[in-house]
Amino acid sequence: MREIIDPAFDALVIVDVQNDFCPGGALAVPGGDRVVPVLNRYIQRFRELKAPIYASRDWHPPVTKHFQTYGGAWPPHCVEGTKGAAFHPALALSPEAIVISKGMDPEQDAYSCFQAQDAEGRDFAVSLGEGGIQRLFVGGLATDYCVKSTVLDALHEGFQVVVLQDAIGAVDVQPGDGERAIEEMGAAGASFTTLEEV
Ligand code: VGL
Repeated sequence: MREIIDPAFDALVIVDVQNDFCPGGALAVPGGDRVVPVLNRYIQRFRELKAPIYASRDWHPPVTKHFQTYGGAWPPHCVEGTKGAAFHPALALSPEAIVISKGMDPEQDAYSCFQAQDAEGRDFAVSLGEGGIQRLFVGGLATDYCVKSTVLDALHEGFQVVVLQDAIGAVDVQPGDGERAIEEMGAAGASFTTLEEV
């Protein structure tokens, strides 16, 4: 289905395209950097239309219950201020893009962008509300964690969601996790698109 982007209602949300989630990183999504050139095209498109662009980042303290050493599920990754936490160098974020950060609370995993704040400390949902945004186009990493959590929370909060099917990648801790996440997002009401359709 062809999606007409309306800058008054639509926003692009790029989830966690950070070095640690890309090949060579501490928690690499297999082929994760494959999403970068595709997302750059979406960025270009949203930019041309003057539609808002958000980019989230995992931004953990060195000690957090999110990491295996402290009882969590994951090796250390995206520690605030490190190279691993930086956006992939080829991600062509526009200067207007709004960076939102999550995972700073050492007690919380914070997979969802709805647990993120912008540089002024404003919650993502508040920022979207102030912008009058009603529909989110979501891509990035990882399909089975932060993308899925963000999409499910967005639907729960009453946003329409379009998942960028050609610009997501899964960790696949268990084979098929990514496919199951796609089914779950669809069952919850998300729709899916690719570059050719926007
Ligand atoms: C993520 C696993 C652990 C993600 C973050 O960004 O999807 N996955 N932390």
